[in-house]
Amino acid sequence: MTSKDRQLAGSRRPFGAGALTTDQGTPVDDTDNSLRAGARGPTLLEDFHLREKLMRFDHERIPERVVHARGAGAHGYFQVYEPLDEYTTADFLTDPDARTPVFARFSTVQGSRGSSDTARDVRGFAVKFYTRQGNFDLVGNNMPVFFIQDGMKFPDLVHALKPEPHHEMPQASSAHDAFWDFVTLQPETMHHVIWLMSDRALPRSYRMMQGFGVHTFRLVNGHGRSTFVKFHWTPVLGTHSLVFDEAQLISGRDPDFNRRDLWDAIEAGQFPSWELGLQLIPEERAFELDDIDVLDPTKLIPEELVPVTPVGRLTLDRNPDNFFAETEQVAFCVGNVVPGIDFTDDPLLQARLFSYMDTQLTRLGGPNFAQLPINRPLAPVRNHQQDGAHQSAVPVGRANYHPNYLNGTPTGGPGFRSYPEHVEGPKERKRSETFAEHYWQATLFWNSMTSWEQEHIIAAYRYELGKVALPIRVRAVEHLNRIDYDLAVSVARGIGVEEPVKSVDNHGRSSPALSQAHREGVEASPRTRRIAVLVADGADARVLALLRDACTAAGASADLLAPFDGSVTGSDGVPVEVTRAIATTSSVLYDAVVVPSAAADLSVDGAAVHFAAEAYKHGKPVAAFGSGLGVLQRAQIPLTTAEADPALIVEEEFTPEFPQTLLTAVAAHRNFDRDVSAIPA
Ligand code: HDE
Repeated sequence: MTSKDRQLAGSRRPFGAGALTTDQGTPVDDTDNSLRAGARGPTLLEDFHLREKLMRFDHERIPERVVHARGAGAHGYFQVYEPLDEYTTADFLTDPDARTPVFARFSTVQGSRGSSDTARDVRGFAVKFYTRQGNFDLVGNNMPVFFIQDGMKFPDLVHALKPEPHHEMPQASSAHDAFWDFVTLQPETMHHVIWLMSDRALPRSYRMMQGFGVHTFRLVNGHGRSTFVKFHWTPVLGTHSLVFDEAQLISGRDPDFNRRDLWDAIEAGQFPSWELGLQLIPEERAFELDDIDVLDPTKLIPEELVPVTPVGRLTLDRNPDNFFAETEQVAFCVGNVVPGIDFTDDPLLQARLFSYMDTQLTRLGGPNFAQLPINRPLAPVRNHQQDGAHQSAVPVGRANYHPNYLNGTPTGGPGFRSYPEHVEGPKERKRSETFAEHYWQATLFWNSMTSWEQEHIIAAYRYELGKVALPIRVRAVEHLNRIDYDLAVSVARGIGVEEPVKSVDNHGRSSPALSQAHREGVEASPRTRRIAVLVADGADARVLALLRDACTAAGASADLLAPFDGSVTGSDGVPVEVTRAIATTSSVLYDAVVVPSAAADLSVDGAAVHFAAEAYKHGKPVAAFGSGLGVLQRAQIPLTTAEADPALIVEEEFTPEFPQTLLTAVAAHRNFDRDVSAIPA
């Protein structure tokens, strides 16, 4: 239990037994019938219980976040490995014994609160650290760059991305005219757009995505020396994605897919964890970085130029007690920093410093949002701010001003002091020339992808652009031609646009760390993966038990799915309980599928065959033995390719090695090198 948990405990009001009361604490004897003049007569205005109940209901909603409306949160803690005094005075980064409580919220950007988790979208990755020196909010995304360079363009970007204003469509999708119209007229977006078209926009799990602070921040040490810093979160379980077709199907099958996954993992004690890494750049080196301006948020700093130093670990170990009170009301403000962490002149960051505090006024209804339990710092709050809607503290004393001698004046101590950066310049609305190049890093990203990642990117561009007006498609292809000619040609072919003439040569540089196939330093593990076992009457219960035990021992889980819920009859005549009927679930909700041998022929069950075909199509491990092979054959899975496909496991019969071979394939996530174009799923 962290100190924040203890603080929150004071705000808990359990549901449960005991006398039902009004908000005033008055006991209520009947909450099912309103007060009427006669059983069939009119309802009386004097019914204070009815009025209060409806009034409270009528006002349950607050405005959803204007972006990042849909999310999931969790409590946890952060601990730094070694003191970072050399760089910062921030207490939580200098004391390895400090377990700093945190609340993290992950989100999609485009969709409304009720939309689906698996839309192609950027994901928010926001962490509030309740440090002993006040709250520090690291409000990042799962992609290291942003669409625009200046906060002035944010309303334009978001208007274009969100559903179009006349009919409020499409929901949770960038595949529409307005978005592509805007981005093709604003070339600085091109780098982030290619990330959005990549698998990064489809995380398999919030627990399996990276996070980035995006902007360059500043760390300041005890001697007042400043170091530029970029924040990175690296998931211990590796970075993994869905494929787009799967993500779209999940939107229907389980729109809460990512939220549920986070919740279930924490409930099961499989606490998600990320390593915090820093790219540290001495100020004097800032201009030696391949012409990258560290103040430009559309650029990343390749890890090959400045390595990411691991400095600490974040662990999420407790689900919220109440979604609204915590996940909905948490107010992240980019301006919440602590001594030792400071801002830079990145114009996007500067605009955010205003926006996050401002938006809470509308969303949370007034200036006292920092008093809400989830937002309250652990550090004592002492100042003369007062009044306003929803003041929930009772300030005591006469002197509500500074300085005073009546109550005693809060003293200025070794508190936050802005880094005394020297600035001068004419007032002007102007972009720096060092921000002018927009394609080089998009090319770098493209070059760093494996061939399957490139295929997914091409398919995503084709899908999105295939839904927009022809002149916008043409413009998009012109931009792609400046990123990579082959990319532009492949996309053009898919969307009925004339192939462009080559305009620039690809610079040929790459940054291996940008690929999700780059797994250096990440332990491949099947932990928390979900395996579907399709069972039928006559399955060998002993074999099923061996398989399930092996999965559980490896930290994965195996569900037994059958044509009907209840049980199947094992080969020994004893019923084997199934987890659920195939009809109530789908292959897209699992990481792998196994079809064991059984007396009953599952290959005549279309749902089972489709299940296997679809899993195979999505690159998942597919395994079968004995009569289970018949299901794979009916699914038109080319069994002869098994030798070259580590994720296609076919055996004549169950062997003791079978579970381990399966789990190794699950740990590797997918085999996206398969040719699945002919699979009818
Ligand atoms: Fe945000 N952003 N943003 N953003 N953002 C919000 O704040 C904004 C940007 C990010 O789980 C809003 O409380 C502006 C970059 C996350 O509660 C709002 C600009 C990055 C979240 C807002 C940006 C982000 C938000 C909406 C350009 C990645 C969800 C509700 C100048 C580094 C936080 C709210 C949560 C939320 C404004 C750009 C990440 C309106 C003006 C870049 C993760 O204040």
